[in-house]
Amino acid sequence: MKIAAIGDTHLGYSRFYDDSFIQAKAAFRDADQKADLILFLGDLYDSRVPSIQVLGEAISLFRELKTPVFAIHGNHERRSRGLLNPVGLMESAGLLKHLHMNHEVFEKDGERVFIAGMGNVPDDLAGRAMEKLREKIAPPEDTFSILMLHQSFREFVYGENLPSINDLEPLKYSLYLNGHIHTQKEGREGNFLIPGSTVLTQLTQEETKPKGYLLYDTKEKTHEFVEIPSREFILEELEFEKATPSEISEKTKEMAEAVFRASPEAILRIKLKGTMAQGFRSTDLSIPRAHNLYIDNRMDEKRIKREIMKLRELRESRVSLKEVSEKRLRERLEGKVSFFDPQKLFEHLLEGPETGMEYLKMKRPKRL
Ligand SMILES: [Mn+2]
Repeated sequence: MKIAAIGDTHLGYSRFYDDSFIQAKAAFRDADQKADLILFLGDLYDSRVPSIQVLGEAISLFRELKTPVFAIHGNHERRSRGLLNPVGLMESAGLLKHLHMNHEVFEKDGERVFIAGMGNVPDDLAGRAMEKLREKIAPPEDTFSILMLHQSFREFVYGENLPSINDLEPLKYSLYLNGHIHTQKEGREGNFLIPGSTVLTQLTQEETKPKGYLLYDTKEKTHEFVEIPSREFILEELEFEKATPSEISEKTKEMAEAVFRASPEAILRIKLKGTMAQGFRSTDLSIPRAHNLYIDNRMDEKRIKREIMKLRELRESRVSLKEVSEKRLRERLEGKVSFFDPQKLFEHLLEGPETGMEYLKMKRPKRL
């Protein structure tokens, strides 16, 4: 059996609205031709409450498909308990099967595949949700089984207390398919697969790779990444030394023009690095604007970082200065006075000399 895994189409994504539809359609239509079953791994929509326009276009696409679709919702679609999310809405319309904490057996030409799903849950609840899933659904040992997820895992995403893909071991599925991560990845020796998103979202180095979906062969236990025609994304860097704002904007404009001449449809991000001429700051830059041009102003980053470090050190040294002064005052007064508490005097002095004097007057023995 051939199973397609598509994820993160983010229909209606405002930055690349048209691309979100064009590229999702390309993936679904291609999968419709090649697969017996389509599994959708969450974030079909970019919003938990998509507009009528976005819903309408998605519904038209799903109505075209001949291949059954099983889906989970992603973090972008998650709504409070008891509220219908847009993937659930698609199920209500009879366009797909929403498998959240649920399972289904799909059968074709005598071959059975067991499929379960867990829609996105917040990271801090992921471990508990997986435990619950394990108690609720047990994949049969004699059937090929797939679990659909839409979670962060520490092997791919930096974050504290994220689950590891090795935590999936006790769940005992033959294959894990995960959405949420927008670039194609795999782990657990090929039984944990991520197709990535079909639309550009993060503009990172990783996203310069082509977009697509996965086609899994349950007999061969192999998969291929099927590329879809997607908008080219180019990431460039310009480094300057003691440059003036006009030099920087001139060079940036030149580069953008050259790139767009060669690839008029591309999305271009230029990272600006280096130092600025004496007396100028990165905020003085006037950045050239163009459609599909994204400028990442990192000019003077080192100086800015240095200044932040200095401020931090200063703050820390202030704390230690306070500690040192307090200690010296205590040492100097030790055994010499008994009518006031040096620690308290110091704290009053910190508020100002008057407050310190007030404290002393109050504590002064009457006979003096
Ligand atoms: Mn996503």
